Amino acid sequence: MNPDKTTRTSKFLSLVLRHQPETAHVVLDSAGWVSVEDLLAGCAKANRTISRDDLEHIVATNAKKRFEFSEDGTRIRASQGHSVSVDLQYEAKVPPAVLYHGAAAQFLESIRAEGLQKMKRHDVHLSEDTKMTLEVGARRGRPVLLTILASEMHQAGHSFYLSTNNVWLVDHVPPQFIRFP
Ligand code: HQG
Repeated sequence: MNPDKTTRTSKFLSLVLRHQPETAHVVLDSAGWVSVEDLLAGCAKANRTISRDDLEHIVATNAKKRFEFSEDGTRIRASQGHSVSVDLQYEAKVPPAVLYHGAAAQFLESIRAEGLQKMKRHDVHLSEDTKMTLEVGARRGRPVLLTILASEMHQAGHSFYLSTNNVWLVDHVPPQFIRFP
């Protein structure tokens, strides 16, 4: 598969496995899984034919490891990033002392007032990787690195979950746990 097709197919899979499964005529189970066979058949029906080999290539090489196979390889899901209702069944975990969020400058006033909200997604996404975090912020404007006092927040009773692809997920970050540059 050429790199263009890999990117296009990966974006289509994000759409299907996170946001609009009906686009590929599939239904996700409560934990976000769909059978690989049904997914490939559904993609073909939607005129986006993908081979099993292509799918394996995308899962293995995707830079952010967005997708995962079940242990027996018969099912696939997105590891995080959903807007559809799913329970990914990650166990709550103790976070590191600080985590980061890449925001865009024009939203800082609102973030100072109400903290970080999950907006259209299931969770607020936090990371240990400052470089990647700044790239995320830069999608929407001038990127600003916010430091999240994760340990303090955890001690105050907030639950943290770590996705298979190393994204920390929380429900909300109140403003008192955010340090602005
Ligand atoms: C902002 C990428 C105003 C927040 C990345 C963000 C990530 C507020 C946007 C994943 C706000 C939501 C998620 C408030 C939060 N007022 N703006 N109170 N609270 N925001 O895309 O974290 O490529 O849902 O700063 O790697 O940007 O999709 O979240 O700008 O993991 O795999 O509201 O997307 O991964 O945007 O990015 P998003 P995000 P993928």
